[in-house]
Amino acid sequence: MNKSQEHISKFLSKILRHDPSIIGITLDSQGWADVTELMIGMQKQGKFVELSDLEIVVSQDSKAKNGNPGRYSFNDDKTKIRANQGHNKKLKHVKLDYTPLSSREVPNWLYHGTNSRFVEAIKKEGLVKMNRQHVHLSDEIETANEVGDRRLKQDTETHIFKISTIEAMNDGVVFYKSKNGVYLADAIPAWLLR
Ligand code: HQG
Repeated sequence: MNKSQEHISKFLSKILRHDPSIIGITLDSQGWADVTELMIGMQKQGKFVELSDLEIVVSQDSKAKNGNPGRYSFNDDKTKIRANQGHNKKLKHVKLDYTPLSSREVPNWLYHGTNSRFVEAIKKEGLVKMNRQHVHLSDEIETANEVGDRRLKQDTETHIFKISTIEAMNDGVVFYKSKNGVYLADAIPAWLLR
């Protein structure tokens, strides 16, 4: 992916997860944007984007691994595009139909990487969604570390919380998995965090 396409990917995250109105478009209830409308809207903001750029941004996304897609997906005929997860809670009408996972479909442990400066609050309140529609969790410590490292500042470190999914499901927590392999939940109560 070249620099310009990396820039397009960041812009797409803003549009498809947070605020499509910045380019004058709307998303449907499944988070889909019309590809033609999106390209015209981006063009109006001075970003000239071709379908081939979007194809590269979708297929070469850095979060695509283990055969899963990355941050974005097209529909079958590439007339629509959406973010696979990470939507802002302000996009109230957008609710991707994630299927609740059965106990056999969740790994035994899930991980959440955060910054040491949030640890005290999280130990009190549990993990909450903040600006997103879900709390994000990973089945790999390495990925949780990368997520936490985004928030590193001087004199802080990444902290990993570990969740036993059996304990959590017994407590009524419902887990979902996005198409790109991110585990999601509405909240994780403090007592379940290790
Ligand atoms: C923290 C990126 C205080 C939470 C990543 C996190 C991920 C609390 C921040 C995806 C809290 C929310 C999501 C509480 C949670 N008190 N702080 N009670 N509960 N927090 O960005 O998990 O690259 O919404 O620990 O890779 O960091 O954009 O969530 O630090 O997959 O595709 O509040 O975003 O993906 O931050 O990241 P976020 P996240 P992309």
